[in-house]
Amino acid sequence: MTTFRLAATPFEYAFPAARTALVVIDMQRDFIEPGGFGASLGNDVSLLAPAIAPIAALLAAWRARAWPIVHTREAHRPDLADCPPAKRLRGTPTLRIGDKGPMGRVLIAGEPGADIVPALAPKRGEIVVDKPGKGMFWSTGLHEILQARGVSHLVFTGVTTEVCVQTSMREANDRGYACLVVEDGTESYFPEFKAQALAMIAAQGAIVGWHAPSAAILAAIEVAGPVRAVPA
Ligand code: TIU
Repeated sequence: MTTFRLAATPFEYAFPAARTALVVIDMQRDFIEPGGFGASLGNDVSLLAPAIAPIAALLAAWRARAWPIVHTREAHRPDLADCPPAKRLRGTPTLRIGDKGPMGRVLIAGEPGADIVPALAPKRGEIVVDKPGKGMFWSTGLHEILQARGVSHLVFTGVTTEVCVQTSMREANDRGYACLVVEDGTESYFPEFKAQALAMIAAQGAIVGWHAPSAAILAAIEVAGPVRAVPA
């Protein structure tokens, strides 16, 4: 199996073709558009939009090669049975999880706000996981799905860097996946938190994982050979 190599922080990241999943965390209207959960917490949601184009480019590259793709959504059951009161009642948002807002009920599966933004909509055959927590493994069964497909490496994108992306990456690192986060494929409502999260992840000899720009990943794939779709 081909192994791809790229210059990353803090040192080279090598990943095997077909066993590396692209992970797109929570690129939902509720975080990226006005009127959703992110805005209800008092955030400037326009700060997240720059991640869309790099993620779209990586999705195209992964799709062209039929490599595994995971999309997550932070979304709860309509009856809120999977939303602990400690989460729902936290703070003083203008809208709480489950309340009706301009994009339907906030962070509820099936509502317009819980949808992934159209530019990054999942395609048939891609793994889509609704998660009740910030991390993608808690109460989702995703580890078993990835193990069944032989996935060993994860390339992370999505929002927000220091909340759901970092939590998911830490969970993944503890489960034995070699993880890289894409610098321009992730954003935060707090740019300084994004910078610090990236620094924390790569410190101490990649204690949680690596980070690199999307261009380095795309270049590594293209230098290694032409696009060749392989069976999933
Ligand atoms: N508030 C915030 O920064 N993030 C979240 O609540 N969820 C995700 O990061 N997806």
